[in-house]
Amino acid sequence: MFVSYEVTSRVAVLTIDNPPVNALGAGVWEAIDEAVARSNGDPDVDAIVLIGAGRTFVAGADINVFKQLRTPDDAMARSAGTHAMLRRLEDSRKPLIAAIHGQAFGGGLELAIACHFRVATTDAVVGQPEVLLGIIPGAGGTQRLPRLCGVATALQMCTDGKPVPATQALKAGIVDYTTPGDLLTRAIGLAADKASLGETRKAREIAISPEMAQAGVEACATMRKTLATTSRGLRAPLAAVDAIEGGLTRSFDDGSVHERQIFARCVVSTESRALRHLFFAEREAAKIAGLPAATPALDIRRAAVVGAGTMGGGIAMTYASAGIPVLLKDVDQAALDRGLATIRRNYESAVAKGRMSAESRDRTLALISPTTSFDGFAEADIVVEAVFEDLALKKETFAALAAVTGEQCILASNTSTLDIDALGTASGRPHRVVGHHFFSPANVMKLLEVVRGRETSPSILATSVQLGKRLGKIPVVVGNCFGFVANRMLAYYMREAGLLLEEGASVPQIDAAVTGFGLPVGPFGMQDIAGIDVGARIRQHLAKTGQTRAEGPQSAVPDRLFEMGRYGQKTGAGWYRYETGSRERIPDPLVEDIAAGEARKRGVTRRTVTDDEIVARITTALANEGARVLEQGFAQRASDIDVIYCHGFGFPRYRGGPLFYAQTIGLPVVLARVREYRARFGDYWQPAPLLERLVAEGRGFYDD
Ligand code: T1G
Repeated sequence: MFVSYEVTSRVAVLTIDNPPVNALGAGVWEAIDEAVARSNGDPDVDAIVLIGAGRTFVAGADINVFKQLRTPDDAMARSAGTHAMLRRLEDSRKPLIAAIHGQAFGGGLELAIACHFRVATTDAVVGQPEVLLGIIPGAGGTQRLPRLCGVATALQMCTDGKPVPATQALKAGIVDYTTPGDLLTRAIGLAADKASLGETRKAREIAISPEMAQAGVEACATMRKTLATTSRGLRAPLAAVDAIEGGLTRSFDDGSVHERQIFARCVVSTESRALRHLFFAEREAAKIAGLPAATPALDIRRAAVVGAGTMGGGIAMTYASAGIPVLLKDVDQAALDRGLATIRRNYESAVAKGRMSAESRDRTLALISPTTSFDGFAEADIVVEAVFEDLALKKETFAALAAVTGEQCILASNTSTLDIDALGTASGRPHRVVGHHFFSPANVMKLLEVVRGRETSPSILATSVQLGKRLGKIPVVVGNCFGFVANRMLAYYMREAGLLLEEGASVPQIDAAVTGFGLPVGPFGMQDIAGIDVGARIRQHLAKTGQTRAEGPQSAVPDRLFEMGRYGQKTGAGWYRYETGSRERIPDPLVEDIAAGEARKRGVTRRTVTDDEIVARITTALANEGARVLEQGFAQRASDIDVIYCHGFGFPRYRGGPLFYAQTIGLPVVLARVREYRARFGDYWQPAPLLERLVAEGRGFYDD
C-alpha cells in the first residue's frame, strides 16, 4: 500500500510509503489521488496532511518509468493524467498540507506546491533537479513555482537543479512554515488551524501581473545568456527557460500544455537517456559484485599520506576537508614546505571564491599534520602512498610502511598504473593493500578508482567504497592491470591523438574537435596540465620490458618534447607555449614541425584530417578498449567505465560516457569503424571479441 490513511484530531494523515525515497512510480500518484478524495469525502475529517514515510518526503517521479516513454506522444499521454491529478489535489475542499522532511525534489516538490500549504523541517531541502536528468519539471513545476517564488528564483532552481534549504525556501515563499521539531505534530496543528479558518490556497490561481510577466521575460533572456556559457552543451536548462517563459504569457492551463510538450521532447532525447543512465550508473558503481552488502567496513578515524607533491597534497586536503585528521609526510622539510604552501594556496583561493569561510579553512588546515618522520603512523587507520610513479620506490615505501603501521592499517597506493599485487607482496600483508587512484587535482576531481588486488580482503574493499563516499568521491572498484581502467583506456585515446597529429591534423585542431565533442579539454591541453614528463617516464619504464601502453605505432612527438624539457604548463611549454603566469594555450608551429618530422621518419603521408575523423577515431579507440577491459573483467560493469570517464576526464555527461555513446551511434557502426581502421592503419586495430559478439547477437553493453 503506497499511501496509508489515518485520522488524528479530525485531520487525515496520508503517509506516502514507497522506499527508499518515496519515488512517484506507477500506482503511487493514483494512491495519493484516492486518499485525498477519500479525505474530502470523510465526515470525520476537516483537513489533510500529506507526509512521507522513512527518510524523506518524495525524491521525485520514479526515473525508471521514463524508459517506457518511447515517443513524445507517450509522454504527453502520461503527463495528462499527472496534471489532472494535481489539479484535483489543488481543488481539495479541505485544507491540504504538505509536510516535508528530507527532500522534496522534482515531482515531489511539484506535488507539494499543488497542496495548499507547506511546512518543512528546518534541515529539509527542496529542488527541481530534472535538468540533471536532461528533462524539465513536467508536473506543473514551471507554472506553479514562478507564481509562488517569482520568476528569477524559479529560473535558478529549474536551470541549475540545485537543492534549496528549507530556510531559504521559506524566504522565497516556496514553503510557508518551517519547524525544528516534530514535523507531523506541527503539520496537524497547521491543518486544524487552516480548517478552522476554512482556508485553502491554489498556487495556480496566483495571478501573474503584466509587470511581473515583463520582468520575467527579461529574466529569461538574461538566463539564456548565462546558460550560453555555463550549460556546457546541456539542452535541458534552456528548455526549462522556454517552459517558464511560456507560462508568463499564457493562461495556467495553456502554460501547462506548453510545459508538457517541452518535457515530452526532452524525455525521449539522447541527452536525457544518457543522463538517466549515469544517474543509476553512479549508484550502481558503489556496489561491489560478489560482495555481500553486509560486509563490514572499518572505521577510519586517522589517516596518513606519504608524499607531499601535487597528488599527495590534494589527497591530504581531501581527508582534512572530510574532517579526518591526516599526517602528511615527505622526505625532507623543503619538499614538505612546498606541499604545504600549495595546500594553503588552494584553501586561500577557496576562501577568496567564497567556497569556504576563513574559520573552516583554519579548522581544516589544523587537521593536516606535516612530518618528515613516521611518528604517529602506528595510530593511522589508513595510509595513502603518493610518491613518485616508480615501482621500486613504491615497493620500498610499502615495505617501510608495513613496519611502522598497525596490523589493522589499510595500505593504499595512489599509483595510476603500477601493479598493486607487487606492492602487496612488498608490504607482506597483501590482504590489506588496495589501490586508491585519485585524479588530479585530487581535492577537486570526484573519481576514485579503487583497485582490487589479488588478495585485497572484502572488508578493505567495502571500507574503500564507504570511505570514498565520505571523502565526497565517486568510488569505482576496478581490477589490477596496467593503468587499471581509466589510464589503460586513455593510452588508446592518446595513441590516436598522436597518430592523427602525424597524419596531418594540428594540435589546436585535435583539441578543438575533442572540446567541440564536449570534453572540457583536449588530449594535448590535458597532457600539458598533467605533465608530459609523467607519460614519458611511464613509457620509459615500460620500454625496459619492451612494452607500450597501447598496441601499434606510437607518435614519438611527446618523447621529443620531453627531451627538450617541454613538460607543459609547469615548464612554460609543452604541446603549447604559455606566457609566464598565464594558462592560455598558445599554438606553437615548432610542434607541428616536429610532428611532420616524425611522420617522415615513419613514412606517413600527411593529409587533410577532418574533425569528424578525429572524434570517430578517438571515441572508437575508447569504446573498443573499453569492451576489452570489460570482457577481461577489469571493470565490473559497462556503466562503471562510463562513470570513470565522465568523472575522471570530463567525458560529456549528456553523451553518457564512452560505452553509452558507442551504443548511441550503434555498436555495428563502431565495429565497422574498427574494421575500417584495421584495413587502413594496421592489425593493431583488433576488434574486441566482446564487441564482435554483441554485434553478432544484436545485444548491447548493458544487456544482462
Ligand atoms: N526514481 C527512482 N529511483 C530513485 C529515485 C527516483 N527519483 N531517486 C533515488 N532513487 C533510488 C536510487 O537509484 C537508489 O537505488 C536509492 O533510490 C537511493 O538513492 C515529474 C519528471 C533523493 C538525494 O532527480 O537525487 O520528478 O541504488 O543512493 O544518496 O517533474 O537519490 O539503492 O537501488 O541516491 O541518499 C527528479 C533523484 C526525478 C532526485 C537521495 N528527482 N534522487 O540520495 O540515496 S524526475 C531527482 C536523488 C521528476 C517531475 C520529474 C537522490 C536523493 P539503489 P541514493 P541518497
